[in-house]
Amino acid sequence: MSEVTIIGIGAASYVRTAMMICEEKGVSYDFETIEFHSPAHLEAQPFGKMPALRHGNLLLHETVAIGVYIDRTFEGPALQPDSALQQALMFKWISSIADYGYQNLIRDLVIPRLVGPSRGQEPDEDAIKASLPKIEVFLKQAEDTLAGSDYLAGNSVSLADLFLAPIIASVMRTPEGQAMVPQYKSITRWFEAISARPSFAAAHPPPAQAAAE
Ligand SMILES: N[C@@H](CCC(=O)N[C@@H](CS)C(=O)NCC(=O)O)C(=O)O
Repeated sequence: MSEVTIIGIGAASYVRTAMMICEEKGVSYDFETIEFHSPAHLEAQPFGKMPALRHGNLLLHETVAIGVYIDRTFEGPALQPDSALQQALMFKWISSIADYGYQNLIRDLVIPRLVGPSRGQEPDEDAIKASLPKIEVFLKQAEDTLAGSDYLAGNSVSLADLFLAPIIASVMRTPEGQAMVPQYKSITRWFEAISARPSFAAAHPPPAQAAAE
């Protein structure tokens, strides 16, 4: 029997983050697919998002909360730095990803470019074009950080890297991402390193469930 259950609909970015967190910690997990916005979904995640985590009687949502909980509850390599500065950098990056990166890279680019068309929706080319400068701002910030350290919060993998890796992987599936990301040498070096980790391979490609970003 697995130690925890990750609840979601498909292999969306934050679901992959939760999977990578479990993989990095060596925590066994099941993936439970639920019907979107069903009572079971809203019980696990009242805001109708994914993922949620079940551990015994605990149901927990918010990917950062899931990450901190798994990191502190289970044995395995620490995914949060010790120093106050690096801890602050880790949360700075998680917050930046949640508030700006996910919106600009996934909602404004990956979903209209890849997910919408897979459901028969035409992409709004003007809206995609308008999103590119904001994406550049985000990538420039990541590039500056990664020019000074191997990972986002120092020289070891932290939760922040596990948030960003699935997002960059999805962006790299768009023509815009393929044109932009390689221009950032430090992001490229970081992505080569993080995508070579077994945790990344385990979370990508997606499980059999319908893909969603
Ligand atoms: N604050 C939530 C956000 C979760 C979230 O936005 N998940 C996306 C998938 S990566 C989702 O559920 N998308 C479906 C939707 O917005 O309808 C967390 O950190 O877990």
